[in-house]
Amino acid sequence: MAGRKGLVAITIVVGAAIISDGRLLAAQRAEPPELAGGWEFPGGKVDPGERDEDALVRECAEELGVKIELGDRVGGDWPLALSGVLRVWTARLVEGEPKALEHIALRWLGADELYDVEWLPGDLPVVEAIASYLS
Ligand code: 9L3
Ligand code: MG
Repeated sequence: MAGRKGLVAITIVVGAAIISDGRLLAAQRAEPPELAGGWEFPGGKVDPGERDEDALVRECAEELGVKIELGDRVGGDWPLALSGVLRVWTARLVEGEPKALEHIALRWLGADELYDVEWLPGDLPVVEAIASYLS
């Protein structure tokens, strides 16, 4: 895991705030057991040498079967447990309808429904930052 002495690997995770018709796509995680059932911005780990933005487009294709186009970066590095950070972009669908290929369920949340799901602790503060994009 950690490499040479004194260096700590930071895991970069990217997430997409996919917005369509004024609603935000939330995805319910299927794994690992300690996160299963929690809701997140779809996305995942950036591969070594991969651009963050490319990783996010790739992850949404893999997880949701859609092509997305990224918009704004939302905030900076949002802390995740276990030495990780979450980087979030707004996104819009350019091809396909999201399917829960790797998640338990998907939900489109309107501005008044943003907190109707149990967001993962790391994602929750980002939701507040997204609210302004839905009005
Ligand atoms: N994670 C947290 N919030 C998110 C995403 C996409 C991921 N919005 C956390 C869950 C995992 C780790 O980051 O611990 C890696 O995510 P993935 O590659 O398993 O999706
Ligand atoms: Mg993922």
